[in-house]
Amino acid sequence: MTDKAYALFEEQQQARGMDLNKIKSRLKALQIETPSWGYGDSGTRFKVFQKEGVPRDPFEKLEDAAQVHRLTGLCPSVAIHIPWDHVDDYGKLRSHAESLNLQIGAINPNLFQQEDYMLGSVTHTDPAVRRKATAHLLECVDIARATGSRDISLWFADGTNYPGQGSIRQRKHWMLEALAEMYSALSPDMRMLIEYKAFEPAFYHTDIADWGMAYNLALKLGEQAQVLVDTGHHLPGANVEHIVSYLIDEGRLGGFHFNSYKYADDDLIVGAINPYELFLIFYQILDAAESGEQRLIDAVNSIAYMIDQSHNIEQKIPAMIRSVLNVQTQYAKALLVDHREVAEAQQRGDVLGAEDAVRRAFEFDVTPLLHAVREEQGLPVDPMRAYLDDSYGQRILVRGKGGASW
Ligand code: PSV
Ligand code: MN
Ligand code: MN
Repeated sequence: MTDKAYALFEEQQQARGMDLNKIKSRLKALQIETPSWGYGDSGTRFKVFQKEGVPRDPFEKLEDAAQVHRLTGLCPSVAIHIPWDHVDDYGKLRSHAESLNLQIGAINPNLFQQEDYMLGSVTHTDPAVRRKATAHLLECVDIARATGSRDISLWFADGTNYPGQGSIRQRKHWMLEALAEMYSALSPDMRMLIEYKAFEPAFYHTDIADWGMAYNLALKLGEQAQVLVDTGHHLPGANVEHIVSYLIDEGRLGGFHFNSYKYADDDLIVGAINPYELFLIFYQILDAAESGEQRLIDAVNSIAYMIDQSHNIEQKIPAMIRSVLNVQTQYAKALLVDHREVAEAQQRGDVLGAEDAVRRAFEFDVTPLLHAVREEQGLPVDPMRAYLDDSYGQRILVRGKGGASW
């Protein structure tokens, strides 16, 4: 059945001139980092529901992440969050990851959960609070060295709730000051990824509210500073794929935090709400990769794809499997765009032809392609089914309730 479906798919795509070997090798190279916090208990400000079998410590979070990688072949690294994932010996955490065929990925500092930070962390009016916050950023650089991580992802809850609450300009300067101190502590192969968010938890102004502010900081800091696009952090109606394309062209797209939202950032499963947006993001990335320009190819190759979700009511491991499979599916569809056909339509001013050439790729069923790729990689053709049929989900129930949480 699979063979027949793939034969038909192959025939259909070869007739369009698609190079299936190239498409397959790109699919096999896709890597998506999963976040340690997506395996623990997390939720909304209304309630954190406790699930049975949730990891009790960072070591067990890695063990769950290893299952996702084992079944999908897509997730060789795991982002950690400090101090949620604090351990006395980060070398030991790194070795544990390696023993599970994983690597520790991006380090995420936490500057939003202490009383001291109520009015800001690196932008607080009190120099002692700013120092404490900057010291934590420097600590995270040291942790990245110990874990062998290239990236440090920076998200700040800093902002204000009311007009006049803080000096927006002064806070802008303090933000740059802290980031500059951290930047100078980076090793040459490290990157700082600057995340932005339109609002929440601050509801009047956020110190890094959009990609332009993050980009401006990155430009001032240097080439190791890059912008992190969290797909859930935009105001409704934002054209995220435009932002993506712009940042790639500027050589400043460091990576993604993938998730979905319907009304505002809620860390829902990526691809669950607007798969076409995700497809169009990949279309822009692949358009740059296909340009033949080395600087764009390099920019695309250094993009870190990461999931950033807080599963609230879902079972954690299956939710993560669903998430990475959704990303893989939209990537596969975007690989079916015929860029030459689009370019020719653009050249002729054929608006409908160009739109059709892009959308048609989205409308193909890529299931036979993904099954064939997984078979070639020795992976289960249906990783979700394989997880549900496996005993791992049952075995971890001995951990009981009340595992690691926010
Ligand atoms: C808060 O919005 C947030 O979801 C940001 O996206 C961060 O990346 C994440 O938490 C982890 O700190
Ligand atoms: Mn994020
Ligand atoms: Mn977020």
